[in-house]
Amino acid sequence: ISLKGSMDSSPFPSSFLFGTASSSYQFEGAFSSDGKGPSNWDVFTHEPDKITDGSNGDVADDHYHRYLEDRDLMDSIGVNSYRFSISWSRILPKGRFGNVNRAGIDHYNNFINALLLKGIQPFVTLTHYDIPQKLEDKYGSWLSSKVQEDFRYYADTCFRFFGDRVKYWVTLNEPNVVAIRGYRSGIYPPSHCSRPFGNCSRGDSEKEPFIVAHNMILSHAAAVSIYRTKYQKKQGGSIGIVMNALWYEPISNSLEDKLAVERGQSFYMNWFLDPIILGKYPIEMLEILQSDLPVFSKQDLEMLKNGLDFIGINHYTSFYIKDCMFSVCEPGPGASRTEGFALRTAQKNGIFIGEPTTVDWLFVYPRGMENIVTYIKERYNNIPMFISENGFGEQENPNSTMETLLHDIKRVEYMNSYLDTLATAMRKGADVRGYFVWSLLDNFEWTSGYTTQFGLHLVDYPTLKRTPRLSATWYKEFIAKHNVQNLSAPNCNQESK
Ligand code: PNW
Repeated sequence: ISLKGSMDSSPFPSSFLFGTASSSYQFEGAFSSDGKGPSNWDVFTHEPDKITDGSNGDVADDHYHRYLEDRDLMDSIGVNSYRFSISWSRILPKGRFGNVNRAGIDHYNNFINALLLKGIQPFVTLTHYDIPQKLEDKYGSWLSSKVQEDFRYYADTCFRFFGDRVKYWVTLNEPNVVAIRGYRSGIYPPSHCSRPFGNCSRGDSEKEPFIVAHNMILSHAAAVSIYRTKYQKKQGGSIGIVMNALWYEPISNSLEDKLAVERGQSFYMNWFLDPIILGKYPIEMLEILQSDLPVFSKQDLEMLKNGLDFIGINHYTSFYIKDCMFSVCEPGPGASRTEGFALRTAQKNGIFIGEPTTVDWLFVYPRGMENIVTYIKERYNNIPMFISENGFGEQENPNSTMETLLHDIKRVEYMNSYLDTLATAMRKGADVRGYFVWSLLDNFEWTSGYTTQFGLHLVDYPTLKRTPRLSATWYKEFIAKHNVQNLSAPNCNQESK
């Protein structure tokens, strides 16, 4: 296949990380094996009517048992890094109120060692949506400031056991999505919301997202602070956070719509990045929310100074934004006060921002990648960035054949075009250090269960057999063409005399 927009001189340095991404709950299975405690997602998916196809992550890709086979799939693609998350309740089944689960430690040690043997750098997230259910039951998890102490303890445990070999740490995956979907719309655990945002039995959609976010920001800061003081010097790694990042285009050239775009970013991504990097909430949030926004104490501000070493960006799609502050909008996503009066819509005059896909929120708008990277570069002084997720999903379709399932030309075109605009941003100076495709395998896609597929490999769930798609071959060739370094080569620097 030939695709336009191929790059003549590679902007990707040889140290660039090319990898794939995953998460514990979506991949591992083995939900109650070897001493693992229940997570919030285990409990949630076992309730009726939460997941489209009634499925759960009890088995998922059975990656917990098949990690060596999966490591070999990565090796055959030629990635030099792998992003995965640790299951908090596999390490600490009861949070800090119980013991460390030795079998969990052994599992991740074995996996990390297996990756390094093939020169694949582990890029490790401490929590990707899943937390021990115990913390939910005991004090309401992210709603309580007590969670900061639990997260610090958990992070400390992971740095202690794995930090000699893990050089890239992510504290939280998409805390903005957790705050919004867990506590505003209520579609993720712990299913908190209130009307008109949703119909849950508990919660307050106007207030809780901001309390939760505040505790997440301070939990991040607590983990970074323990890493800086106890581990970083000796272990030599770096630590950051991963945000879900959407690109927004104003729906018109009016000043009002342009200001709404800024509010949209502030109420979604800058909500977390500003306090962590700039030491305060975005001005738009302070102005609109006033006393509904929690306040950082002097001590909090001191801890926030630990900041981060890099920003992880999960970017998939873009939306138009319409102002709802200076003009009246119909109710809709983003339109309300606590969302910043910035209505999100995929269409302008009946035309989509980018090609729609079979996934309802995913529109192909490659320029969004260049634009969001450039926006973050400018707002945060070109701090190192990783594209920690980017990928293409397809909704299950009864008419598809094995042939059409494997010949995923649209996924290839998507990745090629987004990498092309990423390269443009890098040529213009953006300090991007790596790119991770979501995902290595088809997996449990949260409330869509197994009906949405993001994998470079197809997974046949009855047998759990993995089969590479065209996109796996394409990614292999892309990586080979950009001759990135294999970072493993155990001992390569010890034999130099
Ligand atoms: C990410 N959006 O979530 C998650 O980190 C993954 O676990 C998930 O499987 C993947 O994307 C694919 O859905 C997203 O608003 C959350 O555009 C929100 C958005 C996109 C992805």
